Amino acid sequence: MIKPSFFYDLLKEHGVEYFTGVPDSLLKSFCGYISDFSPKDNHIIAANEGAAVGLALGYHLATEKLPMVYMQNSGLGNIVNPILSLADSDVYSIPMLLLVGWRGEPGIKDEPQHVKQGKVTISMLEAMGIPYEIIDSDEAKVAAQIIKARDLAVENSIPVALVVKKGTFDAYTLKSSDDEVTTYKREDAVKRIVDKLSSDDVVVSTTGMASRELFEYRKAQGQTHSADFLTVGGMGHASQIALGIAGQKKERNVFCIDGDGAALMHMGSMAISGQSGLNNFKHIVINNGAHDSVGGQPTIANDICLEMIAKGCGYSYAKCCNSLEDFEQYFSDFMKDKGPAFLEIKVAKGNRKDLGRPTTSPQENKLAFIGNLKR
Ligand SMILES: Cc1ncc(C[n+]2csc(CCOP(=O)(O)OP(=O)(O)O)c2C)c(N)n1
Repeated sequence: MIKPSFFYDLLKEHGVEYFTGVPDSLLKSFCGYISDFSPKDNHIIAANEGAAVGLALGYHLATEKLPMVYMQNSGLGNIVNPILSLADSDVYSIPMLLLVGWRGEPGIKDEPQHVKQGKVTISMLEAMGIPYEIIDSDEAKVAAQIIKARDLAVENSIPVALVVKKGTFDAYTLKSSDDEVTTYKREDAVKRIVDKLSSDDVVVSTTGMASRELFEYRKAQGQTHSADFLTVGGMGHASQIALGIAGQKKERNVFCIDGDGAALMHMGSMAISGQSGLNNFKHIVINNGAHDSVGGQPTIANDICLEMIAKGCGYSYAKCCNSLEDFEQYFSDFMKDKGPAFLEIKVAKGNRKDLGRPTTSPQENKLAFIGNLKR
């Protein structure tokens, strides 16, 4: 296995000292290491992977150096446009290294949302004309791969990918952590929300552990899963799935249980939601200030005011709950409001170690959910 410190030093030694991207579970020890050790200006956790390509491109224009963009392979979709229409050698020809975590690698068991992406990861890189190296987990071999990728990127002025299989990196635990504003965790908030729902309400939950916690709580309460659409992939799009439903099912309340990282990833959608005029659209962002599901790397969500952003986007109700007591206090006004309504719930990072995964398939969930909406 490769020690994150070894990999980081190796990259620096070969001229790579700017890092940006969106964290991934396979890269979590490396992402954690750069969060702790890279100078602040040289490491930016981006809103989404496409934005990270933008940052890397800007860095190169300003320095002529070689940046690295890291991502889960599910982020490849987000980079296709800025890579093909900007960084590619047919356009501006910008060198960068892409560090891609290979979830769903064929032959390795993984969750349904990773299966297709895992199968097409290499062919997507090939289709985009991006040369790649699959990183060896032997430290003795990885230096040569980095040199090869760097030379290819620099000499041809192109993006080159380093693909990372499961188990490549040795463990590293993120040190830096902001002061927690509360002791409640995301799961406490999920439970509190579910406890408030009426039997006609439906939920669209975000990517990562929030959906797993929702699934488990329904089970623990002896409820079915038919009121829940789990956005297991497509991070950042849960709110628009909920909005799409809300516009067609005006007699049903549609809740989006969002994450701060996911809400930031495609924050433009908040403007569309805010302008929808839909009073059955209920958007709740559970903000733990982190990409908790993939290692707890920080987001900037505790440094901005989502309540003001929601108001500015036109949500007719927006409040920030600093505690679950605030949530109890604001909930009835949130429900009574006559327009799109928004609540942020601040929680601490962290999850139960024995948290399970959905035991029903995405297509079973979809059919049950459609059945529920037809009622
Ligand atoms: C496009 C894309 N990039 C990255 C990921 C990997 N990923 C899964 S969950 C997650 C973190 C989500 O953070 P947040 O929305 O704040 O929720 P939390 O995990 O903190 O509950 C990430 C980065 C992904 N699924 N899709």
